[in-house]
This record gives sequence, structure tokens and C-alpha cells, in this order.
Amino acid sequence: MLEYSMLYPKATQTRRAISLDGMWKFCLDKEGTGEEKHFPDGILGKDVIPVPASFQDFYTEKETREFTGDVWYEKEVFVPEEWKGKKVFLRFGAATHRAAVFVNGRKITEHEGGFLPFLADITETACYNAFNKVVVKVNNELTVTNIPCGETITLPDGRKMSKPYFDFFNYSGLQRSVYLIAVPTEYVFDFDLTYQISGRTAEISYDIQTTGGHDVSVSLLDEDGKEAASAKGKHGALEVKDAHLWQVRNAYLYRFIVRISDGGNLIDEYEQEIGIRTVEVKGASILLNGSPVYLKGFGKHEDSDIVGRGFHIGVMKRDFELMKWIGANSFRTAHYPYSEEIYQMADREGFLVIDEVAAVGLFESLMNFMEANTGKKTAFFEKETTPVLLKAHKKAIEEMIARDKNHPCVIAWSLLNEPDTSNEAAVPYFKEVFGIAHELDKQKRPRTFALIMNSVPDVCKCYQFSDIIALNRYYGWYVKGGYEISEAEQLFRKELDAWKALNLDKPFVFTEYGADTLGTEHKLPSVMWSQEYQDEYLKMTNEVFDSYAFIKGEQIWNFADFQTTEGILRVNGNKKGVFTRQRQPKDAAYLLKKRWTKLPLDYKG
Ligand code: GCB
Repeated sequence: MLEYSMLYPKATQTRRAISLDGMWKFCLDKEGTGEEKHFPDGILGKDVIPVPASFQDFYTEKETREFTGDVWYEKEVFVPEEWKGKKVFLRFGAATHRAAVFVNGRKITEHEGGFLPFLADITETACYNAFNKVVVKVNNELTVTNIPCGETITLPDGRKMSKPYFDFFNYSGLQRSVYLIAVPTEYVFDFDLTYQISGRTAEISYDIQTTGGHDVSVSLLDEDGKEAASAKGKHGALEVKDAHLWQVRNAYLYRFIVRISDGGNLIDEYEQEIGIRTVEVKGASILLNGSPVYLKGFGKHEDSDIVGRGFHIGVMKRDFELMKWIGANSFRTAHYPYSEEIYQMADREGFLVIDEVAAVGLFESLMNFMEANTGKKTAFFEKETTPVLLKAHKKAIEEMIARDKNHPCVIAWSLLNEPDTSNEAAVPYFKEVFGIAHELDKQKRPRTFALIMNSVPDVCKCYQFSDIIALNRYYGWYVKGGYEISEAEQLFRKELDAWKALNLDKPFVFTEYGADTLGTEHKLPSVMWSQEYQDEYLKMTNEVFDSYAFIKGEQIWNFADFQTTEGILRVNGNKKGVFTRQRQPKDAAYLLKKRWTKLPLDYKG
């Protein structure tokens, strides 16, 4: 059972939502003694920083960028007098990776996990008609007991350092929007929708949770604002005649409105845009509204200059425009649930989203994806601490599904990225993780996880859990790159033949493939890292994709270049982007545009 409502903050007739985005006071806590120094009553210094944003890339000192430990935020927040008698919350879109929230010196709540929202109930603590001091301690240390996994080491001079088991910079802070919200004491807490379509009629079954016993009614408005259906009761069904379906890159959004009332008095009202669509896996097909779809698109990151992993509304817009331009229809939220506004945009633009929980780095080594080929014996899921990790992982899945389940764009859950599946110890872990996703999602969306390159048929103990087999493969890059690319192709086909021989009768999607490419580099004939090689690599890969009927999607790694930890394998970041970090096309973008704008939606259907 959820601790708090995950519904997106919205002002309605009965609710208020005030954005607290903007400048917040900020300081690092180098000694980790903020509490002793009474930071909850007010933090040190006069520095201010934008929220939402990662704190790292604003500063010119490397010590700040690489800082690992506690950072503190503070803001004066006015709570209106007329909110007395309502429930008042602070809502954090995310605090990476964990946070403690204090109001007027009192600790209100803590939250673990850096990519999902949480509420701090300040109804009792807030001073009304007055300013309140909100202080947030955010900690960005990596551990093996929370996701994403990594380590925090201490350098000889005593400074802490993050050692991610994953390939993206450990950006952190208040990276998403913060709201002050007020809702009635009896309010809409959560709802689930499921769809059935027969001919031109759709049935929307709904299940609403409120915090009280008063009557509930629901109403559905079409895009012209006309009522398409209505019903009474917390549970029931709406019949929509001549339903407009939510289709790929052709979205139709209805407004779903829930009201609680006491006779003629409105107690609470909430509304959300929804799309009528079904999604299922049948044999080797992914079906949307009963018709096969082929996924074209990207593994992405929330990553851009200056704001790091901070949500940036302009970057989001540019990314969607580029995805439309190139002919993409889908993306995976690698490697964590993204900002909620991105799903709202995907709903509006008709993109298919594989929603990934932050379970990345579940492998026993640093830059683990590189060591996967070395045969090093690993047993990640056999640690003493595994049960603690599992608990955190399941909680994150619960929060992700609660947050995202009513987005039409979400067509599948990705429950892990590149875990260690070479050992039987992974099996009971997977059972739990896949089980909880199935249980919590009333739409029973397909579940998947991205298989690391050594997870081939005779090694991987867990692919049977997946409804869609998702492969991350780098033949022609990590395996036999450059002049050896013809051998890479042979090995690639050999692996796919082995999968084919299993006759799994499931769809396969490539959730990663790609080659690092410098936007500045041209070379004829090609060398690895040049734009010519990225094209050569893609031509080979695309031919392989086209020769196997069970491959039902291609999501290249990555949409854009992104920041990673520094090291000899990365030239100031991962350069596998089809676009640069500044969102300009590399040559490969034109090659993909040519291919993707031609491939029909039901390709190989
Ligand atoms: C992977 C990881 C991804 C890396 C990518 C790469 O397998 O899932 O996080 O960035 O490879 O470029 O090496």
C-alpha cells in the first residue's frame, strides 16, 4: 500500500498547487555534520542554486562537481491562511538519491530512491498565513543496497567519491519540480483504468481510491470538451461509443475527471488526460489496439549541459521535435523513471515508452558492462545485502507503477538494466520483481529487462521472465569493431540464430546498440570514433535486424551524447549519441531518418 498519493499536482476547483521552482539556498556539507550545526533551522552561507537542476555543473571547482555526501537546500515558503483545514503537502518530483525534509526545524519525512516523487505532509507543522522554512538534506552516495547500485569510496585525503556501477554521471540534487499543494481532507488518492475495445466502442473500467466514504462520480470529456461518458461509484465502467483511440504518433487524449461529493457539495475534484488504447504481447508481436507495432527510437537519458539531469522543459521540447524529425516512435527511459512532464508529452505526441526503474548496476564490478565478457565469476544476487536491495527495488517498482500506470504512452515496464543473470541466485530475485509488477499493474503491461551482452541463451537464467526479450548488443563496437566488423556481423548472426533456435515465440527488441562517435571527427576511409564508422556500423546492424522476423524493435543507444564519470573509455562522456549533447545531428541521424521514415509501423507484423 502506498504511503502517499502519487497523483501529479494540479489545481482544480478543490485543489491548489504552487510551484516552488526557482532559486533555493544551497550548501555542501563537507563534514556531514549539518544536523549538529542546526542546518534544519537554517543552512550556512548565502549561495543560491536553481531548482530543478543537478547541482554539479554550475560550479567551477572540481571538488563541488565531484562532491559525494550531503547537500542542503533551503527555501522560505508562504502557506496561505485559507488552507487551514485542508491537507497541505510539499511534493518533490525527485530528490537524488535520498532526502530528509525539515519544516521550521522539524523533520517531516525521509525518502529513499532518487527518481520518483514523494510527499511531505506539513498539515500539522506549517504556520499558516506565514513564511515557513523548508530545509531539505539530499544525499547522493551510492550503495549496493539501493538502486542504482554503486559504491562510495573515501580518498586518502578523506574526501568521499562516487563509484557508480553504471555508465552515467552521478548527477544529483533536487532535479525535478517541487510543489506546495493543498487538497481537501477527503480526497482522490489513486485510480486505475483498464481498457477493452470492441469495434468502435470502448469500455473503460475504473477503480478509484479516496480517503473517505462519500459518493464518487466520474466523467470523460473528449478533445472538444464534450462529455463522452459518465458514471457513478468508486468502481465501474464507462462506455465510450465511437471512441477515438490513442494511436502511435496520432494521439487522442480524453480528460478523465473524478469528483467526490456530498449531495450537491463538491468535496474534491481531480482530472488527468488519458488515452484509450490496449497493449499486449501475442506470440512474437507487440500489439497496440490489436495491431502490430515495430519500435523505432532510442535509449535516452535525462542529460544536458549546465542542468545535468535536471528537468528542463526546453530540452524536453527539442528532444521530442528531433525524435519526430527522425521518424522515431518510441524510447526507453534508460536508466530510471523520467520526469513526469516527459510522459505527459509522450502521451500528447503518441510515443511508445518502455518505462525503466533505476535498477542499473546490478553486477559485481565497476563499469561492469565492460567486464561482462571477461568471464569473471560474479554472483551479484547472492550477497548478504541482497534482501535489502530487493526491498528497495520492489518499492521503486511500486512507486513507478503508481506514478505512471495511467499514461497511455507507457507500453511496457523494464525492471532491470543489464543485471547479472549468469547465476541461479538471480532467479528468485527476478521472480519477486516480475511478480510485483504484474500484481500492481492492472493493465498487465508486458514486462522486460535489458540483457547484457554476455546474457546469451545458454548463460542467461532469467530471460523466461520477460514478455519482450530486450537485448543490449554491441557487435562492431565492444565486440570486433573497426576492420573486424565483418566478423562482428557473423558473431551477431550466430547469437541471433541461437535465440531463434529456442523458438520462444516472443518479440525481441534491441534496447541498445551503438558506436561511440565524435561529432567533430570525419575520416575516409572510416576509423572507429569517426562519423563514417557510426554509419558503417549502423548499416551492418540494420541488415541484421532486417533478417530476423522476431525482431520487433530497434532503440539505438543513445539519443544524444551524455555525461559519464571520467575515465579512459570515455572522452568527456559517452559519445554514442545520434545527436550531440547540444542536440545537433551527427551523420548517423540522416541515415536513421531515411530508414525510420520508410519503415511501416507494422513492419514484420
Ligand atoms: C550498456 C549500458 C549503458 C552504457 C552502454 C555503453 O550496456 O546499459 O548504460 O552507456 O552500454 O555505451 O557502453
